[in-house]
Amino acid sequence: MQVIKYAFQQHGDDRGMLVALEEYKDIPFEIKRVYYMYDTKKDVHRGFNAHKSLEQILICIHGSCKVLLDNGTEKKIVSLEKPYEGLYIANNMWREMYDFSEDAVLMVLASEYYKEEDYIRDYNEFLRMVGVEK
Ligand code: T46
Repeated sequence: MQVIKYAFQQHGDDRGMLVALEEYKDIPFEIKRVYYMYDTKKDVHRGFNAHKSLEQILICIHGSCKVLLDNGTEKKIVSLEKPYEGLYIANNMWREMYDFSEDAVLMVLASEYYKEEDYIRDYNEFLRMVGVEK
């Protein structure tokens, strides 16, 4: 499984750092939605879903967390701990986020508006969708 992690361009000077993200330039899709999670409680795991068509980029803009990616046959764990790194998650990919630091702010750029119909929240349904019998 190929993990796509972007290292965004950092604009730094003696005042500090800045990252700018433009759709189709830094982000490979039109950004229709931005959401972020914070104050995630200790030992909490979030996600446990895949998407039929949604593409997303996860950026831990403060603190750190881990993301488990699962394409049905292979799993990979990715650490997000830098505000200039973005993890691309394509459709048809199961994801779980965990190990959030107390100060973690995980921001997500999404290619579609929020649509519950796009979610696959049942792991066996996900396996069937990606062609792995269960
Ligand atoms: C994903 C991972 C990375 C909304 O009303 N609008 C939204 O855009 C989102 C994302 C959520 N919500 C509501 C729905 C739930 O009542 O916020 C609540 C928490 O959402 P959820 O339990 O789906 O959050 P996570 O952290 O488990 O998963 C989220 C995304 O939903 C999911 O698409 O890929 O982050």
